[in-house]
Amino acid sequence: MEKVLVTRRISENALELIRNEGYGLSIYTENKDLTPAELIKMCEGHVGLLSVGPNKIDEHFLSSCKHLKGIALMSVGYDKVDVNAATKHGMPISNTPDVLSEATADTAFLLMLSVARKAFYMHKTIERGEWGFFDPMKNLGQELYGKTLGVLGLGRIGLELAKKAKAAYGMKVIYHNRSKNKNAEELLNATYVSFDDLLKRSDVLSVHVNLTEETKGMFNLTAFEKMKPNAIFINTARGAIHNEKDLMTVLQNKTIWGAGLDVTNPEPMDRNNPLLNMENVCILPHIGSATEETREKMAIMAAQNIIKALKGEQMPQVINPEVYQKGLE
Ligand code: 8YV
Repeated sequence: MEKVLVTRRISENALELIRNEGYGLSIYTENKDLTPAELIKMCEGHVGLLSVGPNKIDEHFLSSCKHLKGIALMSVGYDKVDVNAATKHGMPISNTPDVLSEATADTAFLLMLSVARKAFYMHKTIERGEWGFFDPMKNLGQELYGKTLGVLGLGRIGLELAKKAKAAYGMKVIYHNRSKNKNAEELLNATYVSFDDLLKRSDVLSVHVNLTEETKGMFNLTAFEKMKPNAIFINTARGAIHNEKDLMTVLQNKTIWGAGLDVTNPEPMDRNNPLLNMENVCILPHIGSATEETREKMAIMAAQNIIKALKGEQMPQVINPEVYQKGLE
């Protein structure tokens, strides 16, 4: 019986789909990430990999696992994958776009409002017994009504956030992308601006780009220093897109007003990280897509993709469709 390796516990319905197609399953359930060597070893005897979590799919892995017919990621991000190497090896790889856009945009929205009202810090003050005398000049946040939301990467998730921000607070939307998003411009009256203008004009700046060599460390001191003193920085994409030391500096110096992060570098974040105790900072443990509904849809999508790969058919959400063209290795 041909078998699929699944690297985390996932929805039973998704596993059932795979079993119903006549494939066997191995499910790695330990609460620790697999090392590259362990992952390679574990893939032995399997024809499909359903990869959940931060597994590195690089040249070494791909040349050691040529027996796999396909790899389905249960994530939209594929920064752990060397796509060129996969294509060179003729290995189809799929991701899970669209199904997590709303949940992830909700997380960005949650952070935006939580930072604006210092919500996480306020919670801590109660725990510390500091909810005392009423001072009308204390605990003041800021409002979002009519302010400007800047989106870096107005794609699927960025668009969902922009829709919510416009509907809830009448926020003006500006964005910076590699190419213009005409649909968003019509739908939201969004304005395309340069990256520099995005930094200078945003009251809230939310990041929705992939982690690539180009976006790595894009938010450094130089970038943060162009932002407004009332600006809120939100990152629900990947932690390595902002430089944490520089973010700390601009928050301490009040160069920007606050930050909301669902992603850090490294993950998990150290529990003693001083950012966790800052008044205008809200941090979540990478729960962008973590709802029952969305994780179910992601698991089903990944299962459907791996089934297709095993049948020798095109994976619907393939990220390297070039592998299906003839003439490759
Ligand atoms: C996942 C994510 O939780 O989809 C992504 O890119 O970051 C999250 O939705 C995580 O990657 C699990 O594999």
